[in-house]
Amino acid sequence: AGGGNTAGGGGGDDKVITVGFAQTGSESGWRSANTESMKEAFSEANGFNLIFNAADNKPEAQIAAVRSFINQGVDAIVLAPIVTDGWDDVLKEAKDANIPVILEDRTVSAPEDLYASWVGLDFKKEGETAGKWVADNFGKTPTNLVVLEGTTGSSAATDRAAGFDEAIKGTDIKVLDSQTGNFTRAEGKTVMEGFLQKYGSTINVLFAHNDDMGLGALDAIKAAGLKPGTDIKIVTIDAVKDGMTALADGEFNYIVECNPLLGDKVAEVVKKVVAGESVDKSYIVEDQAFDQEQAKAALPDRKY
Ligand code: GYE
Repeated sequence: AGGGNTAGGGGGDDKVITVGFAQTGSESGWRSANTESMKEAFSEANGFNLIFNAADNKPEAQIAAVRSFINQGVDAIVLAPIVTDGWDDVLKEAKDANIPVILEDRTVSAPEDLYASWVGLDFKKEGETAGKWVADNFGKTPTNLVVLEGTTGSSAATDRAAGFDEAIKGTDIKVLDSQTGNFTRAEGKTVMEGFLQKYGSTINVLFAHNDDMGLGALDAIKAAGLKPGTDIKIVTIDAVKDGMTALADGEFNYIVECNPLLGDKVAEVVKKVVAGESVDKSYIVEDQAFDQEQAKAALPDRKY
């Protein structure tokens, strides 16, 4: 064994694996925690040379980043796809160049043989859990609900919406409005302002596809003279620290967790794929859910 391109220290002849990681951007607390987890797992100490790109949530920029990884001849590409559609061509190019692609977080609509594996979460189940909580608590009396959706065309938003809608079907809950806030605090706030102008205090419940949009909405609700968590009940997804703090403080009512700490699992899968070992087509990381009391108990040990 040997050759120049070896990992320093310890193992000896383990080749350094060059990985291009195409991240969505930096839209949320979840995303920051995910990026940190990935950078830690794909460290030099673990035998990786990581080329990191964040596409500012612009699908064309993300496709360009993946294409540039192909041109650089990386050993593997990890992709957190902003949207599901539009990947067929560039994934075929990666395949033709013999560069395996591993998806993390969100999924794509492209044929399965165009990527090696996916490490992610069950977004539909997250939506279902949120919807079930709303149905159980408000489903038997006429209730007006508004939705702040994640990025349009992302699997996280599409699947959460599907799961939620299924869970509230047949109840007395009426969806007054549903619009995208692109998973950000700023847009969550603006869209909620619009909802409040239109529907005022007739809004009973807000479902936000992530904590950050719910946190942005808090400002809009308070500015309208209403009390979040009381006048308007709020259910979100992610369970990042700021969200859990709002829940423990009584401003949110329920959070479905979405675990962002996927780095170690993705790194393990990449190593296997590069070594030619077989891997599963998907690895789903389990999530839990929290009410206000559970958030108070969980907060001190929360890592992100
Ligand atoms: O919920 C949101 C982030 O794709 C699961 O993207 C991820 C979502 C997460 O911006 O906060």
